[in-house]
Amino acid sequence: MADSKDKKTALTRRDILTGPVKGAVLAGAAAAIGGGAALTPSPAKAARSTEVAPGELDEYYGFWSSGQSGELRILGVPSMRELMRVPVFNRDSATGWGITNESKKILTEGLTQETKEFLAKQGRETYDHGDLHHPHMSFTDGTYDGRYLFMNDKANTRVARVRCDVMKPDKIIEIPNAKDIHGLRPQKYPRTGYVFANGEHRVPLINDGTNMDDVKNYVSIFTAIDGDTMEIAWQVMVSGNLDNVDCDYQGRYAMSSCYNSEEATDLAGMMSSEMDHVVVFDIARIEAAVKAGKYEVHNGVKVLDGRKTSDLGITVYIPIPNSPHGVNTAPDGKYVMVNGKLSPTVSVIEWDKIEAVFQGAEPRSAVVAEPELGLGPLHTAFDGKGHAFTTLFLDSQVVKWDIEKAIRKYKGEDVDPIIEKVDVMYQPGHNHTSMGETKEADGKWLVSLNKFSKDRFLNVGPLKPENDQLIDISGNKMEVVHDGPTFAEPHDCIIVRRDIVNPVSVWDRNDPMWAEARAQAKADGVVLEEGHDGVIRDGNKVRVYMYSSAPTFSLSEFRVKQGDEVTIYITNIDDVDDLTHGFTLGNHNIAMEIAPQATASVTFTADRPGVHWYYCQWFCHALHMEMRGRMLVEPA
Ligand code: K7E
Ligand code: CUA
Repeated sequence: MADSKDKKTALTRRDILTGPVKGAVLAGAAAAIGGGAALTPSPAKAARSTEVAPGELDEYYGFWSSGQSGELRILGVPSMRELMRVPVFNRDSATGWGITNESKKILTEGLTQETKEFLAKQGRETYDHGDLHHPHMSFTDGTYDGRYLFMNDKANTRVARVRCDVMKPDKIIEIPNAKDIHGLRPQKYPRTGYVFANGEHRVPLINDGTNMDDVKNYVSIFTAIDGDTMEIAWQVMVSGNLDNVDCDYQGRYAMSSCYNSEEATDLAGMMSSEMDHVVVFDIARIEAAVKAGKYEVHNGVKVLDGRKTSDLGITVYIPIPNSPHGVNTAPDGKYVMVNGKLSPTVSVIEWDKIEAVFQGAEPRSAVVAEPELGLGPLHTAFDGKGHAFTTLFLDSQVVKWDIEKAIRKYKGEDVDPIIEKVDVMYQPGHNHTSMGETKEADGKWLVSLNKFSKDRFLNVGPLKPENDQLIDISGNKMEVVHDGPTFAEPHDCIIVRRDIVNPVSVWDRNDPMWAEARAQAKADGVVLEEGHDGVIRDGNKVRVYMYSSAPTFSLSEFRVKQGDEVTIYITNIDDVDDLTHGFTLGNHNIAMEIAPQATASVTFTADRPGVHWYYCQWFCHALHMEMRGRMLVEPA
């Protein structure tokens, strides 16, 4: 109650950054930076506009994760307009993701046998939710190639692939042996290739309840997935809890940060040591070990021993201060940044110094800088011009620093690598620059994904949105130019030049998404693409085929018997950009999207005698309200 009044009288950080004192504060900051920092007045006005006028298109696609919402989001950058939500691990009322047979197939077929049995006992076919942290695009030769997006589900240990041509998932796999997939990155070179996925939490490798107290022998599991087939290529057992991962531009290594090198199961134990580590995976050495048969098979997957105690020689461990978090390879291909989280430092590791470590050199010899940047460094992004931008969670700032200067300072020179700090509201986690995780980093925009918004927006109750801020990094000074409220909880995003992403507007009639529907229709003598319809009875199974063409369903009614297992197949024969229809069957828990030229199907038991209307729920035509029909269920 008192709070909003108080805010009017007290000077808040918000007042400082938006009010009349701003100029003075910024001028002071510029003076503090010194070294001829530009004295441009009113940088907010000077900054590049984020405004993209009505009808104009953004320069970049932004692919945002949504954390515990379980979906992928597509934004336009720099407008930060949300363009689409792509359900992945969640259920979706608008598109029928998790309701249609096509989506259920993708959501269920990649689950482990043990999970299928577990869920069946709960009366479920798949998990209902997910925790999507890290969306990343497939690479060819060190840059995005527009084929796929890959993403993790920490909550239920899954990895999904989204096709960029239609922006729908086509594969979702559960990772056996591992627990709770967190960090995920695709191989950058020569191509993706592998998708690397970190199993964060340590459990016994054979996790059957017989060895639960043997904490020392818990392992975390690093997984390499074949990005083309979405099959697991191999796994490596690791010491410590795997957190984030990135890889190099040479195709030789992947590197994961690990907290809890103590291998404790409680907070005090996890924090007891000053140093944790990163673990480096040598891809060629692992492939050679696989060839030589140096693995065990668990749940159908080849598992190699890459723990500290192993003599396989496929991993090295480099000590890093206190619970490192983000791992980010610089676009120059030379360095990788490991963000200290509980340490105020970022450790800069030179990829070229790692082979020596494999050959016995002191592991810390690969560390070439360790600048102290501020409190709570979590993730680092790049402009491709030798600068790095690190989020400081505790300081609520983004710090811009000079990579070469940090290296010179580490060698003993008296230079300050820090160029500038900018306040972000509040508590940033990931940040990301335009094309920043590719060799084509262009240094135009930086997004800071802030975990708290507090007073930045109209109050919507105790649960507040996050705040994604856009920062113009094209000039000498960083400038926050946009606040973007988002719902729970974008952990990470990528910003991709729009010429790389080329989705279709109308589906291909022969798309694999509904291959099963097509095969069933063919067996029933129905040619979906020719707009056939009809009702086929096959014992107590009834298959209803109809097509949609604005503003009608080809069947205005169909009749079934109570207890029938009914499958409805709808083909949208409209061939027009943006002419999506829907099918909602009242009081049956059924709704689905049918985009132009697509087929969608749903199966249910008709167990409610009487008249039930189905209708199109995607507004498609002046007669959209009239686009409906009756399902007549005869009592048994
Ligand atoms: Cu939130 Cu990438 Cu899951 Cu850091 S992680 S913040
Ligand atoms: Cu078809 Cu609304």
